[in-house]
Amino acid sequence: MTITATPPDADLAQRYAEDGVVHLTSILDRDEIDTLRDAFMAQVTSDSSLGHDDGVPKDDILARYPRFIHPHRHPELEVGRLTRRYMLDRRILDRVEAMIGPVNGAQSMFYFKPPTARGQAMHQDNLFLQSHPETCIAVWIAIDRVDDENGGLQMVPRSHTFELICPGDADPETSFSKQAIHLPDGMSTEQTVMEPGDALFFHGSMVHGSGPNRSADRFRRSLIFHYVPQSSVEMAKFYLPLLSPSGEEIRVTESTEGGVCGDGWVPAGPH
Ligand SMILES: O=C(O)CCC(=O)C(=O)O
Repeated sequence: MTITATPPDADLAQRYAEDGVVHLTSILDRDEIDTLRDAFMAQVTSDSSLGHDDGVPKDDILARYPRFIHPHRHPELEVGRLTRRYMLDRRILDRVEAMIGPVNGAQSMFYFKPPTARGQAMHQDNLFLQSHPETCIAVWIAIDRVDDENGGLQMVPRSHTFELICPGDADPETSFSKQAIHLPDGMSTEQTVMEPGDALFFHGSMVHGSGPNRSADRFRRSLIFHYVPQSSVEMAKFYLPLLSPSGEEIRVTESTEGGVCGDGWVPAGPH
């Protein structure tokens, strides 16, 4: 399987059900992408305290450019207002709803991934979000051109049909995140290539991750949203409250952590 761009007139529900990942081009316009990029760069260079503490050493480039988690919860900041607006943007929600029906927003993230930064080891999102009984969906929007060299997303084709797998340790040379799914024999990853404004929509069981940014001078920035079906009644506490399409805060039952890794297992941070 090759993750090729999906034609705009494709049956999104069918494509998503079959492949678990849908690549749509030009979801956002270039001027919107420029605005997002400039706002997040201004924020991280003036004050990076919105960044998540992934426990990287002080001299790691990711200490200067930490990933932002839940920026939509910061209406006092330009990046917060922009993120919330796009999280509820109809161009995105309409596509998500065409694939899985009505949803609520669960998470926003912005990754800077400057040159030399490590990637994020292979994982499945719903191990962390714990959305039940229906899984989550990710919308991963490229802010820069992304490919193999600057650490674009890699996917295991059709792994959305897998059960959740309990991860082991990640390789700290290539991944800032500490846990990784070790791929069973015979399974390989596929590299995605995207232009600024393109989006990947993918299933909560899809095994995905990214390698280091090996480029000399190309950031690999991305704006990421996670949504959960309105029919899901349980969710990990970290993602509550959810955000409805009309902007209301929604609370569902907190999941009990552990899941496939057993009771007492706690994820080493958000995914
Ligand atoms: O952007 C990356 O490198 C990883 C992001 C990711 O795993 C996700 O959005 O779930």
